Amino acid sequence: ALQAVIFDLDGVIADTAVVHDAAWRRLAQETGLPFDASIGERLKGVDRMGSLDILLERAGRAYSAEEKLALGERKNDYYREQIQRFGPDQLLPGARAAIAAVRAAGLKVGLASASRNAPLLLERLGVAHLFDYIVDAAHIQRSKPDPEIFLAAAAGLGVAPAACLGVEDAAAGVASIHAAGMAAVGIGQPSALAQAETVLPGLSAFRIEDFISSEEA
Ligand code: B16
Ligand code: MG
Repeated sequence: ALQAVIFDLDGVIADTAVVHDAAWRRLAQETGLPFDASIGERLKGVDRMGSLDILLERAGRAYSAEEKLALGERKNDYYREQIQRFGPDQLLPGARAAIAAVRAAGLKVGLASASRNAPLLLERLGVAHLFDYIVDAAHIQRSKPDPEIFLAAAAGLGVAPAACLGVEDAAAGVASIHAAGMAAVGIGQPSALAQAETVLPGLSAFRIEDFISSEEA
């Protein structure tokens, strides 16, 4: 039986996928690295340095560890410039209601975000208090699609992975959810999220009743 729902943050709850994308685009432009929509899609859900490695795949030369660190910090500065100004208006449509409905159904609510900015962002959006457990991205060793982050969220909630539902906007995130032994709801374009059991255009279309089996009702 379903006992918990674990949400991704960027692109599911917060309208930040576009902000991350714009920050990477700016960095790519300034450093003369190629960037297109397919690279943008691959960066979704991948942690900062993992994203940079993807960006540098097409670089004409090798970058030192110091250079990489500086590039990652620069991208993060561009990103934080934007989210400093965020408030509840930057919640995606239906996000607050979906989280509230999960709580009202008596289920636990977790967050599995690869972002080190997640705690700041949740505060700004005014929803931090709605989560029973938030995975600290700084304590995760392996990036999505590795299952570590969703497994850590389930463990923190005290719920078996098989009793959790994961919600993600990134293909890497859906893969992480499946590797953790959970069912996945994809948020976005079906073409980019073909592996998810259910794909919804946004959380406005999320009905927790659809995921609670009828024998228990
Ligand atoms: P930061 P999520 C991910 O968050 C984003 O999708 C991804 O684009 C970003 O690179 C990653 O967080 C790391 O973010 O640089 O803020 O630590 O989708 O897992 O909530
Ligand atoms: Mg995401």
